Amino acid sequence: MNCSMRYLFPVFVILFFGCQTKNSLEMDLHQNWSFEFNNQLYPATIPGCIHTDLMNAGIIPDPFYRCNEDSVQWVSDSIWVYRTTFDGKEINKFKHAEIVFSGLDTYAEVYLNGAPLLHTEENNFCDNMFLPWRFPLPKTLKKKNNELVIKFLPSEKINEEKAKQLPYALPDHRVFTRKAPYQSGWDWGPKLVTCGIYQPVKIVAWNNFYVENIELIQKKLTDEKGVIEVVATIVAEKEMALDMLVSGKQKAEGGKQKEICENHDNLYHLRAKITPGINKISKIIEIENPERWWPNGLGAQTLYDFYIDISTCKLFNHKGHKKIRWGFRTIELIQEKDDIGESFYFKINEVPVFMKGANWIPTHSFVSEMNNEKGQARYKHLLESCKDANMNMIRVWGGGIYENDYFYNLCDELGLLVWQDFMFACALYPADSAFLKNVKKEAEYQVKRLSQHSCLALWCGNNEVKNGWEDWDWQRNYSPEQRAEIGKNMYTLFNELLPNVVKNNDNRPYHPSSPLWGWGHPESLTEGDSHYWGVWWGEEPFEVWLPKTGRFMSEYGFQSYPQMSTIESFTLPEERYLESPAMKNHQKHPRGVQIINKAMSQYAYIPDNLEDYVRISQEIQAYGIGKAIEAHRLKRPHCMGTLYWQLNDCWPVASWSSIDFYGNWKLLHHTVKEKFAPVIVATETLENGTTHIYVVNDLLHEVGGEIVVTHTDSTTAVMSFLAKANSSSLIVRDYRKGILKVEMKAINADSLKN
Ligand code: BMA
Repeated sequence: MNCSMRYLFPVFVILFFGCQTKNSLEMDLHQNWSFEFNNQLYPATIPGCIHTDLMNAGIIPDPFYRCNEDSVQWVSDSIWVYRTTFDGKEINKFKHAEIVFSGLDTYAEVYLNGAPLLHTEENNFCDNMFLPWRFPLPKTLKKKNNELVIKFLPSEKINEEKAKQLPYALPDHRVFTRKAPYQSGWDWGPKLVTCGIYQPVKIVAWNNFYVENIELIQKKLTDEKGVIEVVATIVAEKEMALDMLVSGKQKAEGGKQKEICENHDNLYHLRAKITPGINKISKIIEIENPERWWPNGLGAQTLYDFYIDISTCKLFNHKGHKKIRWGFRTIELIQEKDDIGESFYFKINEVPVFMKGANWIPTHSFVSEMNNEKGQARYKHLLESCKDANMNMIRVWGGGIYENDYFYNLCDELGLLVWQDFMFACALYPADSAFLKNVKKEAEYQVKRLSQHSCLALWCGNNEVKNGWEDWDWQRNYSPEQRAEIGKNMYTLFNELLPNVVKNNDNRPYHPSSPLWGWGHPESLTEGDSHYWGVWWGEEPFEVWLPKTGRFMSEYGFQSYPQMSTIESFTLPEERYLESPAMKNHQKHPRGVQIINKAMSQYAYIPDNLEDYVRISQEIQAYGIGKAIEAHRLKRPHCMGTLYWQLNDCWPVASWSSIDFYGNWKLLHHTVKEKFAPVIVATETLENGTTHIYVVNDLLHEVGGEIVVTHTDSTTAVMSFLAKANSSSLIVRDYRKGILKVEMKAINADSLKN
C-alpha cells in the first residue's frame, strides 16, 4: 500500500511479522489536527498545507480566482503552528518507536509534550521539503493526549537572511531553501509560497527488528536470464536469525498473472544472521527467459510483482511485507562523437528509440493536493492522455517536485519513460558545506526511491542552470574572482556531487544540465539536448523548426489560452477580455499576448472577441507545434527525441500546455496524438518551393502504404511507399511546387502489428 493510499483510508494498521505477534505497529497520524490563527484553533487537514486549511476555514479566498493571488501573499510571511494529540498506550508496548513524516514543507520545528524533537548538531529544524523526517520517540509516552506541535517558519525570510551572508547577490533568493521552486511563481504559475505537513505522517513502533527498506537492483539482463538482487535494510536490537522469502508474479498486458516460482520456500529463500544496529541482507533472484518491458508503442509493458516477506521463523503469509514491481529492460544513453557532433539518444532493450513526449510540471500549485483522491484522478487522466497521444517519454522538469510513487507506478504501467531532473531550475545555487550536505541527503533518498521504477530512464542535474549562466546576462554582475567561484560551485554540485550520488545508488545515465547548450549556440544543433526557444522567446516563425533541429529536442513550445469554461472558472462575466486585471493575472508571460498576436497576424488574424481569440490561439499553437514534431521526426537519426513544453498546468492559466488545469485537451493535444502516431508522413519545403516527402516509421518492422498529394488546383496524385523500420525514409525527392496537403492512406494493416 503506498503512502497516498494510506491517506485515503486513515485507519490503524497493525502488521504481524513472523512468529511473534505484535512485532511492530504502524499508525497513521492524520486525525485531530488544528492550526492556530489569531489565537484561535481551526481544524487542519493532514496531509495538507496552510493555504488550503485557511481556505477551508473561510479565512482566505480561493487564490486561483480573479486576482486573489495578490491578496493571499501575507500568508507566506507568518509563522504557522499545527498541533494534534495521540495516545501512547499501544505504542508503549514496544521498545522502539519513531514518528515519520514523509514530507514537511519546509522549515519546521517539531515538539512533543513541549520538548523539541530535533536539535542535532546539524539542524535545529527540518529544512528540506524533499526528504522524509524521522524522530525517535521517548521510551514512555503518556497514556493519553501526547501533544505533537509543528511550527513552520517563513522560508522567504530565512532566504533573505541567508542571502545576506554571501558576499555577492545570487539572481534569485529562493535557491537557499530546498523547496519546490515553482511555488515562487513562474511564467505559467502563481506565487504561492506555502507550508505544511504535505505528505502522510505516521508512528512506527517495533520490538526485535524493523524492516526499514527493501530495494531491487537489476544486475543483468539477457534473453535467457534476468538477474535481480533483493536487498533489505533491517534495524535490529539484538542478534537473531531471520528468513527472507521472495515470491513473485508476472503480469503482462491485459492483466493476466502467472506465478514465477511455484515452490516459494525452496526457490528464493534466505536465512540470515543479523546483529544489533543496521543490517543489509540480500538475495539474488534469477528469472528464466524474462519477458521484456517496452516503452509505449513498441511492445507490452510486462511487469513482475515481487513479494518480499521477512520473518523470524519460516511461517510466511505469502502476501508479502512489501511488493516491488519490476519490468526487465535495458536503458542506455548513447553519446558518441559522429560527423554532426555528438549523438544523444536512448537505446531501450538494445534498440535505438525515438522519444516522443512532453515536459511535466506539478499538477497543482499546492503539492498536498496531489496526494488525495482528486489528485490521483488528475495524475491518471494526464498520464493516460500521454499514452493515448502515442508518447513514450515524460520529462519531470527541475522547477517542480520529485513526483509521488503513484505517478511513477502509472508510468511503469503505461510504458512512459521518465527523464528526471533534480529539483534545480533557472537560477544559481549556493554551495556551502551545509547546503551540499543537505542536497546530498535529498539526492540519495530520491535516487534510491525512484530507482525502483522501471520507467526511470535518465537523471538530469538541473533545468537551464548552465544555459542561464552562459546566456542570461548574469555574469556581468560579478567580478572575475566571483565568476570563477560561481563556476566552481556549479561544477561541484552538478558535475561532482549529483553524478556521484547517481553512480553510487543507481545504474541509470546522468546528464549534468538541460539543455547542454542554449539556443543561441551553434553546438545546440550538433550535440546534446536542446531547448529551442527562438520560436516564442525569439519571436521567430514556425518555419525555422527544421533548420533549428538539434540532436534531442527537450523543450520548445508556444502558448495558447485555455477553453472558455476554464476562463469562466476564474473570471466574472465582465472580466472576460484580455486586458482585464483577472485575465492579465492568468497570463504570466510578460510578452504573452504580444507574441500570440504576432503569430495570429502572421498565420490567421487577430479576432476582436475572447471566444475567437481562444480558438485561434489554440489553432496556431497546434499548427506550430505540429510542424515542430514533423520536423524533428523527419530528421531522425540526426534528432532522436522531441519533448514539447509543456504537457499540463498547475492552475487555470494561459500557457504552453496541451492539457489545461481541469484536464481539457486543447487542440494541441489532439494534434500531438496525430503527429506522434507510429507512422506519419512529413514534408520539408525547400527554398526553391519544391518538397521532399518523408514517411517516418517508429515501428520495428517495415511498413507499406500510399501517399496522396493534393495540389492547389485540386488535382491529386497517389504514390505507394515502403518505409524502413525504425527510421525516417525520404519517399519523394523534390516534388513539384503547388502542394496543398500530403496525407497517408491505406497503411498495410498487417504491418502495423508489433
Ligand atoms: C522553459 C522552462 C520554464 C519556462 C518555459 C517557458 O525553458 O524551463 O522555465 O516556463 O521555458 O518560458
